[in-house]
Parts: sequence; structure tokens; C-alpha cells
Amino acid sequence: MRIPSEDSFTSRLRSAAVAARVGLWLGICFLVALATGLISHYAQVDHQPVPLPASPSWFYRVTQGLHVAAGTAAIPLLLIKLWVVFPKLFQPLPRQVREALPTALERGSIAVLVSTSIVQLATGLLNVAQWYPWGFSFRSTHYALAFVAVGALLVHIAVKLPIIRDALKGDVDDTSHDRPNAVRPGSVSRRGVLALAGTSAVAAAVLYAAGTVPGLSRIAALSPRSREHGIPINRTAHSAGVVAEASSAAYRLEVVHGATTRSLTRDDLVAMKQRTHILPIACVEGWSVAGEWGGVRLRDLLDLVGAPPGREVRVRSIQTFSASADTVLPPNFADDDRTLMALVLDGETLSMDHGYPVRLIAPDRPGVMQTKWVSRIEVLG
Ligand SMILES: Nc1nc2c(c(=O)[nH]1)N[C@H]1C(S)=C(S)[C@@H](COP(=O)(O)O)O[C@H]1N2
Ligand SMILES: [Mo]
Repeated sequence: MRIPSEDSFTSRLRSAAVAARVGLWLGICFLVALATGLISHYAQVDHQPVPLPASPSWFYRVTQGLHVAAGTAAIPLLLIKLWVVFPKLFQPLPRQVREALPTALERGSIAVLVSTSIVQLATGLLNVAQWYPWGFSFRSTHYALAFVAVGALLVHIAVKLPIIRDALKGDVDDTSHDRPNAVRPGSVSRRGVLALAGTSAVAAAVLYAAGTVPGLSRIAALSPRSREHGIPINRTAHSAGVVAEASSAAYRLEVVHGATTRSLTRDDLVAMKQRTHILPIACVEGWSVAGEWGGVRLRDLLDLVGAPPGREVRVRSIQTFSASADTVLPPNFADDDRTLMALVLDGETLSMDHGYPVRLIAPDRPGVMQTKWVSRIEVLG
């Protein structure tokens, strides 16, 4: 087989004018994904130096929805961008070492950019589909690679800036940056390719976003989940191995502050003052649904053990060995009126899969930190 040369690709669609435009949209998607990703990562840090605010309660829901929507939209854009610039892969290196070295470095940065972008979008997509066919931690890998991708992207933009600027200023059909033999018209126009890129990006984002809107979820290709009370279930009680303990008559919720411990049955909790709040569960995977939660305010439980306000609080699950087995609430969340130990969802006793006998629900937190099957509350510090 003969390796093609750059000149074997003659379509006039593979041009700087198209690459710059699709690249700009892709860059915007990456920027949105980066900003919202940093928020999501920080929101999951225990003992945050500066705690995130607990209001508005829908903030994480929006940023994480944007994160996954931007990542999903970037998939068709990246594929089209790669198709447009594909001939560059076969560009020979300059003969002179002095010129070849910078070119080689620049191509190296593009290799890093392309490979990390593919890994980020692919692992993100698989994460949305809840399929983890790898052995590494998704969160830390996705986080670390984001910086590698952004570094490579900045190098790429810096190197190409003059061409990008010029190409964006001119018309899409401008030929000044075209390769000399890239003249074959093809079956669609350059505007047609841009329209295809734009609509497929929007369609991908909509297909994903539909999964976050109750009632539209049947057309949501990317986020299928089983539901109870209209709220998806990520991990069932059975798969978490908590059914026996969660349904046992011996169940107690322990509230611990220093040497003071209170052990409460579910009936004890039901006998306390009940409150209801409408709060969303917003999963890092991008779906989010609001429910009407009823239960005991966490602050009331902290009062039972004489905990002063302004303390961090650790919440533990019956479940062990899971990223959700325990979580730390910063003081502003622990003391928030809306932070509940929920017993009821939409007017009915919490189902086993949604966290029976009691689960944590707090405003504006990633879903992964809304601990189900809570067994212990510890006042820290
Ligand atoms: N103990 C425990 N709590 C948990 C989980 C878990 O696996 N174990 N999953 C978390 C995740 S990732 C999310 S998005 C929410 C989902 O809550 P739901 O299943 O009630 O919708 O619960 C969180 N609480
Ligand atoms: Mo989640």
C-alpha cells in the first residue's frame, strides 16, 4: 500500500477557511467544558479552602448540564475538524534541521491535542452512558488530561493565530490559504459543511439534554436510566449491598459530636419536626431532576448533640467502598435550612433505591455527594 501524500487530498472543503471556523466553535465548546469542569471538580473537593455557596440550589445543575452538553456537541465538531485537516498529517517535514525542529515540535503538540481530545470526549461519553470499561479513576484522569489538552490547544492557537485571524476575516470561500491542488468542488459547498457541523453539534447537545428534561427522556439517546418518582437511580440498594442493613429493625442513625452520640431509629426521625424542600439531584454524568424532599433538617440533628454552627460535618453511608460512601459538608451547607436528612420523596416514603431509610439532600451539590442509606453523621473539628 502506498502512503498518500498531502497532494492526494484535492477537496476544496479541506481548507483553512473551514478549519478555522469549525475550530473556533470547537474551541468555544472546550472553553465551556473547561470552566464548568473546574467548577465540578472543585465542588467535589473535601475541605474546600473557600467553600462554594449553597445558593442558588440549581447552579451545579446548570454548570454540569453545560459541561456535558458542550462535550457532546464537541464530538461531531472534532470529527469534522479532523477530516478537514487530515491532509496535514502527510505533510513532509522541512529538510533543514533548523526549520524541521519547530515544525516537529508543533506537530507533536497537535498529536497531544488530538489524542487527549479524543480520550476526553470518549471517556466523558462513556461516563454519561455509565460504562466504565477502564481501571483508572475517571475523575482524576479527566481532570489531569484537561490541563494537557488546554496546554496543547494554547500552543496550537498561538502557532496558527495569523492564519486563523486571516481565515476568519475572509469569506469561507476565500482561497488564499488553500493548498494549490485542493480545488475539487465536491458534492457540498463549504457553507454546507459548516451547516452540517453546526446542526450536528446542536443535535448532539439536544439529544443529550433531552435526557435531563422529564417527559422528553424517551428521545434521549445518551442518558438512559431506570427511574422511580421520575428520578433516575444510578446505584440500586441491591448492587450497593445495603438491602439487609437498610431494612433491618436494628437500623440506627448515629449522630456524633465529640464524646456525645445519639442513636436514632427511623421512627425517632419521623417524630421530629419535618420540613420539605424542592431540590435537584444533579449527577456529574449530566442528568438532573428536581424532587420534593421531606425530612429532618440536618441542623436540628446537630442541635441534638450540641454542635455549634460553623462546623464541617461528615455523612457516612451503610455502604462502604464507594466514592459515595461518605462525604463532607462544609459549614455553610451543614447549617443551611434546606439541608435535609430526607425520609420522604414526592410525598411517599423514600424507596430503597433512593436511599431508604434516610438520605442526605443538600442544595447545589454534585449528586455523587448526596449520600444514600445514611448511617452516621459526625461533627468534625
Ligand atoms: N451510598 C451511596 N450514595 C449515593 C450513590 C451511591 O452509589 N452510594 N450514588 C450517588 C450518585 S452518583 C448520585 S447521582 C445520586 C443519585 O441519587 P438517586 O439514585 O436517588 O437518584 O446518589 C448519590 N448517592
Ligand atoms: Mo451521580
